Amino acid sequence: GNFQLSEGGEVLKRFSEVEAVCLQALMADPLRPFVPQYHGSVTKGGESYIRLKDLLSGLKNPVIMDCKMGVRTYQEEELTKAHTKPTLRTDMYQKMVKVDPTAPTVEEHKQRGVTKWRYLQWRDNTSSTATLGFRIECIMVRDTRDFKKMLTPAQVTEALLSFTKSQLHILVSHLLQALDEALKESPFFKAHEVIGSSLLFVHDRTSQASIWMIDFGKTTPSPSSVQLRHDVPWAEGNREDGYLIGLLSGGSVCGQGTIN
Ligand code: 4IP
Ligand code: MN
Repeated sequence: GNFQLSEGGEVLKRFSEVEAVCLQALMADPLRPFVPQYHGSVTKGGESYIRLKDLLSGLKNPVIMDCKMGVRTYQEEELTKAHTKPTLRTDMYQKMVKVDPTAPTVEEHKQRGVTKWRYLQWRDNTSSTATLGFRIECIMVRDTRDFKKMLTPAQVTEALLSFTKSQLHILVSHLLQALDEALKESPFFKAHEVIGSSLLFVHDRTSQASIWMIDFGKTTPSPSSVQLRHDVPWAEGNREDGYLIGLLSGGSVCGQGTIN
């Protein structure tokens, strides 16, 4: 789960050692321009937090989209655990039933629980994750403008364009291209299995748009014997995350298809 508070241009996020180690490494990687600035950690009221630059500070009416990347969102360890010492999660069973009462098997209904792996795999298979290599987690629009006072054609045109976002897909595809190039240069990306990480798209209805890589709580160094490609399907044991499959299909969904 995500627990965050915003404070003085910074976001405090619940501390995770795995994520902190990734952020530290990313600050010295070609991917750095695509990662929120990391300011180390801080303890407050007995809780530890990761300090990150607030990506939305200074933006009055931002539009934000969170895309979770990759063809799976669970770690291989989760699958191993489900086979060897399964822990049943009632909360995940309930989330599943709420979306589709027919999704759990007869046995899962009886137990009123599913393993975390089962739940996450079901989420991946019932969203575009497994097929396209990414899924939209959310789109948030903050709009504080006063529509009642929009009078001139220019104002109305601007509002309409901001609704259809017609010019922005071009910008986004340029950014995806730049990210794609940085990923190819990145020692971090070569050496890590990137699971459950998101791309955050942010724009402010102007020509300013940006893409950020966030959420590294399940991003771990790949075993030294394994060279990850990120653009091939996952099979148990190969550790592949399908990150580039998602980037490629996202790029073509954007209508440009310029990622290669
Ligand atoms: C959530 O399911 C997300 O998959 C979380 O991932 C995951 O956290 C949660 O597992 C799981 O319950 P829904 O989005 O369908 O509610 P994220 O934090 O990337 O959104 P982690 O990171 O732990 O896999 P639990 O075990 O935290 O409940
Ligand atoms: Mn996330």
